[in-house]
Amino acid sequence: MARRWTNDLTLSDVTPKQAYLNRRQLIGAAGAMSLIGGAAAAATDETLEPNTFEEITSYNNFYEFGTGKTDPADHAHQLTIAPWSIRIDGLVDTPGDYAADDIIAQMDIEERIYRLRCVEAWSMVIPWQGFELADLLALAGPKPEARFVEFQTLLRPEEMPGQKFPILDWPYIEGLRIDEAMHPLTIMATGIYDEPMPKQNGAPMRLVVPWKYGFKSIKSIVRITLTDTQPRTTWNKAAAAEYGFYANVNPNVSHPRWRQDTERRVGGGLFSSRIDTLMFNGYDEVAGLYDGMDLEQNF
Ligand SMILES: Nc1nc2c(c(=O)[nH]1)N[C@H]1C(S)=C(S)[C@@H](COP(=O)(O)O)O[C@H]1N2
Ligand SMILES: [Mo]
Repeated sequence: MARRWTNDLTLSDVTPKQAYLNRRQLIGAAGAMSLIGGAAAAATDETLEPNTFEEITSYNNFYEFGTGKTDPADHAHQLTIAPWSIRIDGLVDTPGDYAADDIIAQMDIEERIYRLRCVEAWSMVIPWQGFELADLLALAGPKPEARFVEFQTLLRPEEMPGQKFPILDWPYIEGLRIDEAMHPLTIMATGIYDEPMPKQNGAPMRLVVPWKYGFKSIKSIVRITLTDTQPRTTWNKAAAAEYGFYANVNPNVSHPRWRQDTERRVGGGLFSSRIDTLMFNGYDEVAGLYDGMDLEQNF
């Protein structure tokens, strides 16, 4: 039962499967078509063209492996990901350790092509495989009092060299309001380009919340806790004035170091100029979650 959403594209909408390895060529072709087709076509092509597997797996943020963009690709091979389980606890009917393989076997794996907008003002388009977080939470049965969901990454300094340094308060923690967590755009991603999730991208399973800055999309999750209080999240603890709990992509709220009204699409090919950043990263269907909230105060 594959569900499709207006705002995401399947890979087959964008490109034939055999062309994965010919991305460069394809970008070239799209560029040429855009030159003929005019500005509208150029903007569309630029927005929808997925990044290459190489780009998605070689330019990463995963501070557990170091702060450089190539550190995750260089070091994440050290991480052992089997066996892997996720503890789901807190305000749920059936708390426990859920084996990653069992979870994946029970889920309806779909493809979602989403834009990923990092707070550092770069972006990519990534063809994820995954399932809706709501379906995983349903396995554990959230109690009516659950108002927030807290996520935790693995703590294992022997395999994650960045965790030997106090760069952040380890383990990495993120959180969502329960309605954000239940929204159909919110997924647990298990792969990219039909490959199992690369370690540098958060194997075996990571959150993807496409309307929020990338740091909300926590990698290599080992624990999910349903709570009635707003989680204390890692980046918010590190610098509350810079990284809010909500962290919705918002071109009207700038960051002290990065302007947020435009972004650089990684590997932009022929059209590598900055592109406009859209409210909610273009996922307008989530706007109703924030009715009545001042999103400049609650950044
Ligand atoms: N555990 C953990 N999750 C993390 C991060 C991290 O450092 N540690 N970085 C975040 C940031 S800042 C971004 S932009 C995205 C990057 O995801 P990608 O490397 O798969 O593109 O992962 C997010 N998830
Ligand atoms: Mo980020």
